[in-house]
Amino acid sequence: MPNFPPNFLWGVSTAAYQIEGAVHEDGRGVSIWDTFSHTPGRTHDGDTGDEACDHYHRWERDVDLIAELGVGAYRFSIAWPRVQPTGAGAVNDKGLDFYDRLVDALLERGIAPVPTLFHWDLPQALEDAGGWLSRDTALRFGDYAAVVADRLGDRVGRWITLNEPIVHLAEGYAFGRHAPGRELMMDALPVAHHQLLAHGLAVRALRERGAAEVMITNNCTPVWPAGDSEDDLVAAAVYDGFHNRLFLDPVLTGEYPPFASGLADAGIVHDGDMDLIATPMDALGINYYNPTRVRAAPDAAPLPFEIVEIDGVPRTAFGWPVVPDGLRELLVGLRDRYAGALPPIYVTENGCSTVDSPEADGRVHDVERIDYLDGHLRSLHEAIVAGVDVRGYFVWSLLDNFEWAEGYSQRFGLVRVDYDTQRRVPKDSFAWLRAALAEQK
Ligand code: IFM
Repeated sequence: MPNFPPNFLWGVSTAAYQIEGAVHEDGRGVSIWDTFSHTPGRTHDGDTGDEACDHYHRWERDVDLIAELGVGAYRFSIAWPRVQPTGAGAVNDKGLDFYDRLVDALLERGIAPVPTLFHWDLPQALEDAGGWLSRDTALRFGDYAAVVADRLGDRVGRWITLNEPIVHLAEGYAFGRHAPGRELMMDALPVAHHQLLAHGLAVRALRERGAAEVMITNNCTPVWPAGDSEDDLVAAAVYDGFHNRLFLDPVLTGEYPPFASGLADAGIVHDGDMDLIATPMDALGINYYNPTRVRAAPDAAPLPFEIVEIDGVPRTAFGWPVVPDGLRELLVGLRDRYAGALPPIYVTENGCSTVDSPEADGRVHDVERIDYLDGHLRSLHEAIVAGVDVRGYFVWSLLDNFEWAEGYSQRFGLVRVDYDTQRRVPKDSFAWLRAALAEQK
């Protein structure tokens, strides 16, 4: 692996509902993912996050694993329903205590905690009141951010407000494949504005409490037109607007991309909102998995674009195309598009699911993951050499975990989790990454 700049931050990422389990413990409220995963037919094999990796009880062992890996940072998410069971008002101290202990344990081992305040597990009570279609959810999020920062802000310097709001909007509110399972198609657009408003309010709350570095994490993809017809070029531009620009333009430029400008006419955007949303951030989190090839859809189709396969490249167990150079292309493209408005970048997620076949001794030779990480890190290094200001890289994920609608069928971890015994087995990719990091000068 090439040498990265001094002080480059290496980390691993997880999210609360995907690993914690203990959904009924210590006063945690119900989240939309509890409801969704317990609804028949919603997840692979009816899997739920009820137990997941049991991280709520095994967190010390998991922190030891992070230390053994030799990374300097751990990105985890805070479960809003643990902190405020109904998403508003009364604070559940026991929920905050959990993250308090986690932060202390990380710091004792020299690992910087990087909490994400929202990784899709909205309190069900807020969803019942309209969820992200309601402006009030954004205001509640600002309050919640303040509560968490009041408790952890003396030890946490780097914060992420939202994780992949485009995925939450698209999968949760437009197509219904994720919680809360709404199928509103383009009528889901107000969800974008309310998540962005929530981000702005959280940036302000965190800053007022002394946060050193605040960012949003967006899922981004290079968009490739399937052909060079005018229709395909337009379809690619529309998809780029939806997937990439909807959550980047407002935070970096204070404006929506053209296709979403109707939000203002619809009365969703209030005076002052765009200024709040565009409050300068200290950094930007980017999650990269693969590029997307797009062509024009037939006239009567519900959406103006269609996603088509990328041929001739390897695929992950999920079927996602493996295109390491897409990471360089994405980062250079963002730098060119946003120029002086782009803050330093952290790649806050990158990784792949593999079909793991443990040996008799439990060892997992996940060669595909090693190749994936090696290729993407080389590509990332090229982006840095090309002048993109990237400050860190986080692998998704530390542990195999609950992969949302796919349940436990997709394994993304550097560490295998045996869900029957909760035994953790570091895979070959864990040893590879540890050795590669040890060689960094
Ligand atoms: O597991 C997810 C994560 O929660 C958000 N980013 C993508 C990952 C893989 O699908």
